[in-house]
Amino acid sequence: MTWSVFVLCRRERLLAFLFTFGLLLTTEAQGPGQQAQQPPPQVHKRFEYKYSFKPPYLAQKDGTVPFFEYSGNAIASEESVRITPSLRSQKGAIWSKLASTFDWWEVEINFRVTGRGRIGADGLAFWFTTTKGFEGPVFGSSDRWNGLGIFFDSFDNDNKHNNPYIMSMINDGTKVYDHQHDGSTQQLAGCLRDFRNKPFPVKAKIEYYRNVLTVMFHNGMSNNDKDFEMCFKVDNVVLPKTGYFGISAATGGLADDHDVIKFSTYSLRSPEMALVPDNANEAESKKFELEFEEYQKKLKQQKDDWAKQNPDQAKAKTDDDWDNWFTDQDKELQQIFQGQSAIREVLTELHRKLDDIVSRQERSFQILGALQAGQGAVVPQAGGKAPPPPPNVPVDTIRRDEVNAILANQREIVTASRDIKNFVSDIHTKTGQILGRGVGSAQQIGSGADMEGTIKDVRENLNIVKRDINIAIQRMANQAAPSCPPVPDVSCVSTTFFVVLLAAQMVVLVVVLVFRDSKKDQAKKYY
Ligand SMILES: [Ca+2]
Ligand SMILES: [Ca+2]
Repeated sequence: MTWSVFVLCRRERLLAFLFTFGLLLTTEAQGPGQQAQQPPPQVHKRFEYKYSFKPPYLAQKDGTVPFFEYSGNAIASEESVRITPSLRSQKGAIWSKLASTFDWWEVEINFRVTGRGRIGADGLAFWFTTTKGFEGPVFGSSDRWNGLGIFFDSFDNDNKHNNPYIMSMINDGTKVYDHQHDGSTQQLAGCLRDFRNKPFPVKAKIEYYRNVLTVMFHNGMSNNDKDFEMCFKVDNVVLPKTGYFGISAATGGLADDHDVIKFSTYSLRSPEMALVPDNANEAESKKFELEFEEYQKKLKQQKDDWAKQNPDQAKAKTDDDWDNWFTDQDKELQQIFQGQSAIREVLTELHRKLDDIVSRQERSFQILGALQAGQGAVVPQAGGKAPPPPPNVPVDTIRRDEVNAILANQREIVTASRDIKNFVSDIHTKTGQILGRGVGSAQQIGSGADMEGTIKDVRENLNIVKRDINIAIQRMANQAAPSCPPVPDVSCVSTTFFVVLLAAQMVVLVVVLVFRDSKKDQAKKYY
């Protein structure tokens, strides 16, 4: 039984492999363009610049961030907003000036939390609340908020060795955040992730769409946008219809730099909602968009002009920046790290492809199972899985006697092959011997055998001749003794004539033999 299963498995595997290989070839032939032909996203996503900030020119000359306001120890530069510097007991925050005007949204935050110590504090918070927070005890912002808070909590207050931690908490304005226990009993959902001191900025994607709150996290170990991981997803979440977006941070006895590099907000619309035009908003949006672009152009122009007028200073500035920030060792490490990241990306891609192959193989097994169950008509649905074979269907397996027959055949084939092998090796050995002895010696052997045969022939011939002579002599003697009847006058061969004839025959024979030998000697010279 085990045998038949084994044989069947092997046959199936081979078929599955061929099938999979075919499928793979088809996919590869279709190229990446085909992969891009995924179903269009159901969610319409629009960048909301009035709720976003990003470099370059994140802050204006006067230090303000367009459409945002910051307070406390926060400082904005062209490249990022430092919510808190790595000094003790700092608090800072940045809030959108306008309340949101869309039901569903997605916010992507790129930030860095960096500190010298193995442990840092306190952490960074993302807010979506009905009113803007003010300076307070919850990661730099006020308590009893109304809306959503997502905390990147660096410090382990409850000593459960579960920080840095990402947690979300919804408040209706009544709850007080339980700092001493890291809000463990108050959290909506969370995940254990390290976001401190990463080579690249860490990223968090917070999506609120149709009352589902999803937080994706990118650990900053690569610069690849594909490396987002699920932190949590919660259904039936009800947040305020409109609210302000904000980021705050705080330090305590221990202190980290909390830098936000990018804050991108997108409004999300369902396909039906996307069809409803909002003319007023569109017109206003376009106006602001144009203004913003013009402003950015003007700023860039000014900067370029300054760089042209003071080329040395501009160059020195960039060089200084680079040299100040990184030592040679750092740069080397960074290069190594980038190389490793590239390797990791390749490995991730390979892993993905392997997963793909495994899933295809599983699908192939299912199809084969269905086919073997006599459901030849089953064709896999495009993109879907083939239906699994119904239970209790007899499966066509190889019987024991068939297996025995196959085995016997195989044994015969093996024996025959062995014989052929022996034969071939025999020929090989002989050929080797012949080659070893050389062609001339082989000729000699042949020639010797020929000579022997010829001498034998000659001897036989001579014997015949001798016998004939004896017979003739006997006849002659017999004829001489009795009185012969009178012989008619017939001309008989005389004895002398006969002997001469015999001698002549011998001479001819010898001449022929000598001639043949001389021909052979001539032929030998050609080798
Ligand atoms: Ca904490
Ligand atoms: Ca903790």
